[in-house]
Amino acid sequence: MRLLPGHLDLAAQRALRDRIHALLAEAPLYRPTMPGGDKTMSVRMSNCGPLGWLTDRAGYRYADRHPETGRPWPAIPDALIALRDTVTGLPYRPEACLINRYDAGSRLGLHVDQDEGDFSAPVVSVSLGDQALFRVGGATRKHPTRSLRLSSGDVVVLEGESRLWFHGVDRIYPGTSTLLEGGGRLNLTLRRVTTAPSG
Ligand code: MD3
Ligand code: FE
Repeated sequence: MRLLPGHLDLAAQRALRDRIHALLAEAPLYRPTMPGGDKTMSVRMSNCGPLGWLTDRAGYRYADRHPETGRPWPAIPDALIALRDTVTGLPYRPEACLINRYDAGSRLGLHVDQDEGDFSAPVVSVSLGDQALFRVGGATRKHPTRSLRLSSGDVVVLEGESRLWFHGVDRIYPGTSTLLEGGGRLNLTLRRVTTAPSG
């Protein structure tokens, strides 16, 4: 796992924030339901790209449409495609960008991202807005964990073994950024979903 602190400067963070806000007007944030349908998540979500990750009572999966509007997800902004190329050195396009929106009390339990068909492709994460206490462990739930604060503009690259490590977000630190109106945090994760073409 590679942490690139402050990879995006303030101008880049503002430009990306504005792109994401425009995109969320097309594909509104929704509150996902956990498999089984008994619980909802405290993180709201949306996606851009040909595919988007979602969860509802039927389970976790990738789908080509927004679960509430029924419309295809909007395109991934060029700046995010370029960022991914820069930080991974790999040319193939990400297929999904999951947008997580955290409010002051939101958290994300320890989990592994394993709904993709290709674990060899890195996942790239971009943080915007309030700081988050991020926790990362190892290949099993029992593995000791480390905690680190992610700040606005930080980029994390999950590659190699770390691609399948347990991770989650324990808490948000309200009032630590003025980037987002009303506070809170956005996290964007760029993902390859189907098998990457060789070369
Ligand atoms: C480590 N998002 O969307 S981003 C997720 O801050 C997710 O919203 C968190 O976990 C967030 O699935 C963490 C950093 C991250 C993303 C994917 C990973 C860390 C990861 C995949 C493997 C290991
Ligand atoms: Fe994850």
